[in-house]
Amino acid sequence: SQSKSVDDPASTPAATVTPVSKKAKSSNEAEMAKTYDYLFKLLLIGDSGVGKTCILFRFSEDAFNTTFISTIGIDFKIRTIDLDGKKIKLQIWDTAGQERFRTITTAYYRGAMGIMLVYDITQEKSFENIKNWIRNIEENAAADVEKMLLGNKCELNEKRQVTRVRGEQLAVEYGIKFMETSAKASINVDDAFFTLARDIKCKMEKRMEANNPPKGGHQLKPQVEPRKAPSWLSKCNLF
Ligand SMILES: Nc1nc2c(ncn2[C@@H]2O[C@H](COP(=O)(O)OP(=O)(O)OP(=O)(O)O)[C@@H](O)[C@H]2O)c(=O)[nH]1
Ligand SMILES: [Mg+2]
Repeated sequence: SQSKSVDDPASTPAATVTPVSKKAKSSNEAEMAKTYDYLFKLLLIGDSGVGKTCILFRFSEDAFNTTFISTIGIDFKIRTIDLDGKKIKLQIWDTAGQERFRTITTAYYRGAMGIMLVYDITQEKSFENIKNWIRNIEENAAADVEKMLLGNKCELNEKRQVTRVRGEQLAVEYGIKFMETSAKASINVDDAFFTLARDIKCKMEKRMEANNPPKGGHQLKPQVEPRKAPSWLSKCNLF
């Protein structure tokens, strides 16, 4: 289920629907036979050591590793999920938390449709830094990017430095969703990604509806010819 390739962040569109074409230009045969309806690009950010890579490893392989191998630059994994009868391919970018990779990782914000902000409930500092990660998002990501706050390592209750309530309050302050997770004990990891994906899908479908209002019986006749659907829409295999 894993596929890896180099992706140029500059070529990834801002948080928009990624058109899925059956004739997509791709050298990869598997890519040509599209097995999904939507492609969502997600991003994991947060201090080094909070468990971003482990969360993604749990989500993509349902496994866990206790050795800490700090991410160098950026990496990604793929998992396709089913949401209300639609196949959603999640391309999840895992960023390095270390400061020295900030230039590289920041380049990936722009293409993200959803961002997971992760802290470690046993590290107060990683929680305090969430406000700085939020600022990074505000400065570099699309204005309408979906965000979610995760307090990871929640099975380590005896080492806890950040109460669940503080996590909840911070999320309310930013108007985003919050969950405590454990990559190790496999708590809420699937739930978190499914929630973020569902929020993106809902927002996207609302936007598509607004662009294509259903034809009712009592609508006023348009004065001008209705605009043609954008080319990417006609290419989309949903229509
Ligand atoms: N107890 C516990 N340990 C965890 C959990 N998630 C991750 N860890 C451990 O925390 C350490 C750091 O995890 P990583 O996933 O590599 O952290 P990261 O956020 O990717 O760090 P960078 O790549 O440097 O940004 C590793 O030793 C993991 O085993 C968890 O849910 N519970
Ligand atoms: Mg990592």
